[in-house]
Amino acid sequence: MKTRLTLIFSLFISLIFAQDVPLNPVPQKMELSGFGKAPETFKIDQQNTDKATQHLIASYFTSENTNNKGLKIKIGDVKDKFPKKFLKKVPSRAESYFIHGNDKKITVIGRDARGTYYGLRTLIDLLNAGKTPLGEITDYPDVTARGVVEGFYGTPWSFNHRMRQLDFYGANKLNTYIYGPKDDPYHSSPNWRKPYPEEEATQIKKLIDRAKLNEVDFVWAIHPGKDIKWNQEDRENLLHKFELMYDLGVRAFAVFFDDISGEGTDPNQQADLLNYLNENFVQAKDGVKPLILCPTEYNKGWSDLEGGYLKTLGKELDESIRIMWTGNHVIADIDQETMEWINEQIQREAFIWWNYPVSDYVRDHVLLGPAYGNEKSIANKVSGFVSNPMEHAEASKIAIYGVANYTWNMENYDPQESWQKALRKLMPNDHKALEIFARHNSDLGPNGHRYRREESVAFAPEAEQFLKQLKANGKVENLERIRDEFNAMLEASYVLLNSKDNQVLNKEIEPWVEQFQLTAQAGLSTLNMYSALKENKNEDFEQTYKAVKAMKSQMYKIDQTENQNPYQPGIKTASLVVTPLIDSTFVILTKTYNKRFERNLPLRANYNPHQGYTNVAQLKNQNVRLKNRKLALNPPLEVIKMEPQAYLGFELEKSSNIKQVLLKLEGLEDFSVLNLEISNNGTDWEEIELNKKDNELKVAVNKSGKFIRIINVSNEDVALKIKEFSAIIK
Ligand code: 14T
Repeated sequence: MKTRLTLIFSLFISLIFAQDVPLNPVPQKMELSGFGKAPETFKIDQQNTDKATQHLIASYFTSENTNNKGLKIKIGDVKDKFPKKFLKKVPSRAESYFIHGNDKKITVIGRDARGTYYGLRTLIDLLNAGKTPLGEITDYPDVTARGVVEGFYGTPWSFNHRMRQLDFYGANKLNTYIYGPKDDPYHSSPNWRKPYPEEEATQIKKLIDRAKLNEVDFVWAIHPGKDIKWNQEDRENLLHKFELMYDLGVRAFAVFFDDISGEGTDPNQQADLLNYLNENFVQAKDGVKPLILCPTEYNKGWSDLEGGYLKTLGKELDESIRIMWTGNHVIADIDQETMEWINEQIQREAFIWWNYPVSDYVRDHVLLGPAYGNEKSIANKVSGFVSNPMEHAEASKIAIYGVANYTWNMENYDPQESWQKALRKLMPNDHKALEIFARHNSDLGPNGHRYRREESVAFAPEAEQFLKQLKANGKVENLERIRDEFNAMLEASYVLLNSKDNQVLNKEIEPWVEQFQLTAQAGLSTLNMYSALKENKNEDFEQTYKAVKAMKSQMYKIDQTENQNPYQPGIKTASLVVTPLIDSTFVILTKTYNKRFERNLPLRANYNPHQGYTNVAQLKNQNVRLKNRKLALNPPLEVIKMEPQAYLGFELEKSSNIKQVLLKLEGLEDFSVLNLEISNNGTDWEEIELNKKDNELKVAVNKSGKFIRIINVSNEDVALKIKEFSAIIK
């Protein structure tokens, strides 16, 4: 009876503690009677440990806080001398550890070197919070390979950012960093064959060293598929490049075949090559980890079962080789069914490439919400789980922190709680301001992949009620709650802009915070419009109306000058709930005012009345943007497959003068398969003469039309990449 009670009691305690203890990831099992107060000095008894652990010990336990009378801490792994009863409790899984503590002595035992390191991490996190463990902590990761794949398009992370990331991974028990930035020329075609220039090589070496100190596998990825020749020469080119990277210290490799077309996509050739590398490199050299392959068909939506691509890989690839998978779509959350389907195809456990919080297809947004959506039951169905982040490295840590927690201890993962802890970690003093900002900056807006996130969750019902009542009878009951949120946003923006907590983060999010500040102000002023209207203060109403317009125009200016990438230029914030609320409120109030006082104030500041026009399913949700007179398709990253008679282009608000069309295409050898056409009704089309030689076309049109399109007039499928498709209209 007594033991039962103690058990229940200690379980109870461990549940409470899971929340207050500053540990990330949350340990699997904590059976503690409580915490002691961390003493001032320690006495370290270091057994068999590796360099990373020694480094961590030395960085925490200095001559300042160690002496012979201090609290004893004994650290080592299962090969060292420890009491049998403790050794028995170290889980027999890779990277696990066991901690026993009382007021006399703390023991940390790792299953292996990494386990020891993680045990020490846990202990130091507790000591940093002024606590010692009284009782036992038994811990191990659920997923073998956990971490990040730097695999996005856009500006690769800087050296300093990468160094910070690696430290962050070590601190959060992530063990994998896959280096594969799409825009590193020595990672992809045609330069993958060449060695890194000296300066880059030196930096990579430093990164590898830093990864080792954090118990992180630095996985170097190559992306040779765009121009690889399936011959001995290119095999040797690859081997040679691997050798060079090995000499820099790389001990884990990946080969990416994503985002390519043509010869490179052949699964038999891909498998042959990887098997060759496995045999002649991985097996032949010391200490190299299993190869990782990113397949061409890396998600279910793109997999052509009849073509047999995945089955071939599954059958041909050596069983040690891991295969990456993004899920049912390019951007997808992972569930049990996803895993069962793919694992069956490839006859092994897929290595998940989670495309979140990557924002390379919604670059005008920052994604700062919790990492949620993946099922908690997939732990033993994956061989790895890595997150593809944003080009904003520091801001990505919010999601990465969640991934660290999720992959370590899935059953106990609480996205919301983990998110809160991440915000505190990133901004210890100003986390509240960061939270207010982040809770309104998590959705992606409409996008080609149709991946969306929750945003402004607690505020959304208030916003809905407000609008409903405003529309119905103009009497709103929750005005104050709406105002409170706008005020909170406004204050948060000031706190953030002046915060000294994390300058690196500040630099990344600053334009978004500025936009957020204006949004909050515009929100408050629209509420002032409401009050003025209610009290029949016409002059006040018009003055406030003007102010909102001015704020909107300032926001427009930020949108047109900051973050001007060619894909989704600009700065969007609070785009799911708050901004639509403000815009609708502004329109409703102005309409009512106009009607009541026979005025004619314009309803909207700026909006794009034109649309995309296509019968290609892949592009149905692709946005178009208008800047000055130029209407442009936001170029998709992927290769577009156009069947015969497939078309894409624009539908203008009304027939207008089309001055010129600009087309930059890639991957098209023969331009005669395409026609450029315009139409006033969408039925009768007029062909516009093309200069069909170049990959870049500037066509003077000077005709009136409502529709503009390019259409595949051949009998074959056409695969191409759109770099730019735009029209100048009058
Ligand atoms: F290899 C992959 F698993 C993968 O996801 N590749 C890319 C990745 O680099 C990118 O960051 C991510 C988000 O945009 O999606 C993949 O990029 C694409 C997406 C496409 F729809 C590449 C080609 C596409 F057609």
